[in-house]
Amino acid sequence: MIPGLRVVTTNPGKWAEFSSVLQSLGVECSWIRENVLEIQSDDLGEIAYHAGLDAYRRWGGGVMVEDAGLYIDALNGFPGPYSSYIYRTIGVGGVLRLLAGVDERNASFRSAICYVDSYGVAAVFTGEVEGYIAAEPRGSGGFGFDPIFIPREGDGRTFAEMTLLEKNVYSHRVKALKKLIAHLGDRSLARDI
Ligand code: ITT
Repeated sequence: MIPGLRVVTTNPGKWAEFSSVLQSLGVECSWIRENVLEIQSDDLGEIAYHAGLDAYRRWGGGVMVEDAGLYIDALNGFPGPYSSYIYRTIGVGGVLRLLAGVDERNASFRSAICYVDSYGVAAVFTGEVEGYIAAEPRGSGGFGFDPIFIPREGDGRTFAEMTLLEKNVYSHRVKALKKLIAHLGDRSLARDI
């Protein structure tokens, strides 16, 4: 049995994606809609790790947090760990303006999830999806930069043109979450032996 998870995020879009996968796997989950410590670093995993320890200090074991970002090749990986700030300041339109006239549109979304167990042991799991930045925003689903991100392995639609379940097939977030689930599954199997 995988223990219940408490997901700490202020972002309702992230919670919707996490909870849809966890519920489909029969894993109990609940939402803690609070901010956690966000250190300054170029490394999503390091940001998530410190956020996870902060969440553990405040709410105890069985918590998970995520740090995620959009990495645009032509901008040397910008906005990356600064994605949340860039979304709130210049937004989707501002990012498209930075890429005006730029043919190289390769980009990726990355996710780092930190899970902290009841002993205070933290583990980080990462996921990535490669794709392209669209010429203009399309679609009304999802959140954040979804209207301008086209996954490479998709059918040309942006994430915002997909249903939540379709986005889950490709998503960086779900790839990281599946690694966490495998880790938790292995541990409870090991305990049963
Ligand atoms: P929490 O820290 O409270 O979880 P947040 O939205 O601030 O919420 P992040 O610090 O991880 O989360 O910021 C990631 C930003 O990157 C997010 O606000 C979006 O703008 C963008 N982003 C990450 N994953 C995304 C996705 O699946 N779709 C669209 N945009 C995404």
